[in-house]
Amino acid sequence: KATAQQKYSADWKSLDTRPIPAWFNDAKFGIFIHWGVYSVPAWAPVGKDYATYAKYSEWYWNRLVTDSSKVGKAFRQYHNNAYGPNTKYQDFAPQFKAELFDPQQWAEIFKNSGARYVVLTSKHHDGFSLWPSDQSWNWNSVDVGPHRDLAGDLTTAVKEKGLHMGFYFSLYEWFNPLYKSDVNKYVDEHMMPQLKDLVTRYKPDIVWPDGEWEHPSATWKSPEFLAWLYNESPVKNSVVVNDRWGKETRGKHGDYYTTEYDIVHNEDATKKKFDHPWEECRGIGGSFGFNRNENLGDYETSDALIHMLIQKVSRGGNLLLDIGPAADGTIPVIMQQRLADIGAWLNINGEAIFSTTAASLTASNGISYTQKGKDLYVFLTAAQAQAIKFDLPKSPSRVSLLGSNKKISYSYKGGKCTIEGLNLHPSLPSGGYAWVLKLE
Ligand code: FUL
Repeated sequence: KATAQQKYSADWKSLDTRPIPAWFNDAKFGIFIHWGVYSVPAWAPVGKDYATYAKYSEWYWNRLVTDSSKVGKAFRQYHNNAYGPNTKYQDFAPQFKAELFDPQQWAEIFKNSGARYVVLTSKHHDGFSLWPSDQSWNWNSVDVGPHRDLAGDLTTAVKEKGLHMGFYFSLYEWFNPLYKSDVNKYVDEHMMPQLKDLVTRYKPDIVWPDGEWEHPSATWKSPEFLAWLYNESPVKNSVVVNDRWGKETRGKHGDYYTTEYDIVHNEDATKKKFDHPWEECRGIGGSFGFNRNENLGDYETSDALIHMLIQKVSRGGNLLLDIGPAADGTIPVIMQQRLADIGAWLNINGEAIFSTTAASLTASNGISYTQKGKDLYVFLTAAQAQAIKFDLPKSPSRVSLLGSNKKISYSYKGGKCTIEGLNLHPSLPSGGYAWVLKLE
């Protein structure tokens, strides 16, 4: 029913006028979680011979049954060896037990990483929901496996820590018979009530749809859903959504745009300059779901991850860094360690990240910038012993190194600011990942 408060109509022209709630651009860093039945086999091929998408362990079921390429072959070979060809993907569900899942501990880890938001796979393309969804036909974490409302329990813990909670939600389901036979009926009777149920139950601040590419947004009724979400839902003032609402919407509609391992639809996204909020998502290694086939060399170092965060934020984006918990509910220790390192660095340097905007100065030679009001932050990703020099419209009145009271000598001449050899040392409190100069 129409009320005076309703501002948005169910079309992109109207929906695109909605200003994004400010918290999202300020938050900069979030934790993505891919967790589900695929966390049981937790396997995908690794290495340079495989393309980005081939290394996603959460695609296990699909690769097993529908992929005739070398990627599918690799999955099948692993599967037949480890479990035998008669084992079905569905047989893994009872082994997804989450017996060690401690939502408070997870939330603590996320909080200490410095992240400001969390996005959990409420339902991936396999259709298995992590909450007791009426539409899931018993293919959910309460009826099978953990016998627990994983989404609900995590939401409570994450919100208690003062972080924003969000949900990934796959619009399509690979093997749902209704999706295959009658997509309109699937949308009306299955997908839409399920998505609204998720929003009304847990009141997430992010709705992160995916699996949209087989149909236009009109088929998914995405505009109708968004009009409801923005006008009437319990999170209408705080919620933000991404751009994955139909095969024509990426990079065009939604509160923010997404890149994934630096690509958008096979295009190199690092070359793009977005004049719209955006977020890069990726795993610490090459997969979103846990991949037991990965080794230390397949994981990014803390250095590389912190540099990545700096790069995205200096270009006006957010980083949604993914972890893949194990089927037993533990977060692999190497992932915990990476998050702890990022948190330690943000503890000192967070003022140069949170609530900043991209500076107009262009990054070069390992130096990048953000700004906040009149202050400029200069990021150095290598221990610069030499003096550094960059264009600056006017002389700063003070230059300091975050986390230290080291005196910084600088000069300003002919539109260029020179900072003397810094002798940055890894023993400085910033830990050696990256140093930040603040120019006031
Ligand atoms: C992709 C999905 O197909 C992947 O499995 C993953 O969830 C990623 C974030 O989005 O499009």
